[in-house]
Amino acid sequence: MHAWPASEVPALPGKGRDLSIHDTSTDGRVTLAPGPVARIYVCGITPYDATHLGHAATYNAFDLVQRVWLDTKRQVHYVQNVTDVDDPLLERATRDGEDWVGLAERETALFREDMTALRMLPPRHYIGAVEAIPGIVPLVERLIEAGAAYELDGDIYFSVAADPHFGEVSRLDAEAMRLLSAERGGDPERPGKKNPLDPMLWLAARPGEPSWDGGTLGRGRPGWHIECVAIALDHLGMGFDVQGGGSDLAFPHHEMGASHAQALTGEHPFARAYVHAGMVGLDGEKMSKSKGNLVFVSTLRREGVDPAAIRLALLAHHYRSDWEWTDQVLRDAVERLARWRAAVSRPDGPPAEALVEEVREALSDDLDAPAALAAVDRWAARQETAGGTEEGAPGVVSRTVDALLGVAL
Ligand code: 5CA
Ligand code: ZN
Repeated sequence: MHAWPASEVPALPGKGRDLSIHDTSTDGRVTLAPGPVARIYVCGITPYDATHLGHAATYNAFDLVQRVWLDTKRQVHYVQNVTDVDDPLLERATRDGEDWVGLAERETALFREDMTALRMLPPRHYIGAVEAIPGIVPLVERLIEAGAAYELDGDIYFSVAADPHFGEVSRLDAEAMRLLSAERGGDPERPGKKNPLDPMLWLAARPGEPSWDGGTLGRGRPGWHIECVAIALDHLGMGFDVQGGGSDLAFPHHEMGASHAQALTGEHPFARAYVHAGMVGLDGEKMSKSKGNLVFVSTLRREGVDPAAIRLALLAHHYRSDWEWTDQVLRDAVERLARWRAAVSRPDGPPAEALVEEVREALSDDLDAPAALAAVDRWAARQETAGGTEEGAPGVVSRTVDALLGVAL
């Protein structure tokens, strides 16, 4: 499917820095050293209740990854999926008496609009689960042939025992895995499975639900994890640089995805770093579709909030922390945006070269956006109190904020 248009990324003076980022699988830092082409897969939305501020915060984190790499003059191959068929989407369509295809299309269109307004750089490949089905079927067939998958009443399960590295992404103990599996789309209680954690690769057609021709698998639809694996392997191959998503995807989604891919290829790792963004909450609870405590980007836009202020509100929080959306967070961002815009609206100002380096340093240090904002705040404060004589400095600052933070002043 088509993605959304890219805003231009200005080139900056000096040299970009390599990204050091926290990797869930080692619970430590890795300094990524991609070649001329950096490769990243970010899990996309399941298209209903999009785009809430939790989604926006997670995509903001991975947009920064892209921007740091672009600043090092690398190309970025960025792939994102849309889970346009899955249980939660079908359940929502049924609840609302709506056609699931129409729901998915409308919500994906809204997501594109929100991403465009927020100046998130688009993926090169934006792929729906439905369009990936012809690529998924042969992978499941191969897993069966390799003894890494088995049938249970017509459904096909992946055997986690097939991957010697299973468990290394999330590093959770068996009990924690079991609880999370039940909470996040798995079925550990189903009798007859080899291991209660084994996830579904292919669901045999159920009455009243959409299904596709699965060749030797029979009619059905794909499981969730194999969807992302098929798309990532097709467009990026093994050993890509970053697998990204919110922290609720570490287990089971990214754990199972890595195991599927490793069992399929015999290679390790699937991704060099597994990067997870914290959860955004509202009124003390994680913002989630199931709880319904959502604030939408599109609602704020309709109310006249500048998308640049929304983006600054996201950037004010470190991507790994869990944080709460409040009216005050937005008010602070609106105020900061006004201050920055006033500061760059003069022909000269305090020297900008050091600021460019400070923003680069902050972002290369595990995407420390709050530190980057603080650096720009200091420059703007100097401009306000003492002014400066460097001609063109405000323009450099403006381009830095645009290129590295995605905020157009
Ligand atoms: N389609 C799958 C991924 S393949 C999915 O998880 N879709 S989603 O619509 O539920 O979430 C999309 C992304 O937003 C995921 O990376 C998820 O971790 C992230 N996300 C969901 N809720 C929040 C939240 N409250 N705060 C931060 N990120 C969130
Ligand atoms: Zn995914």
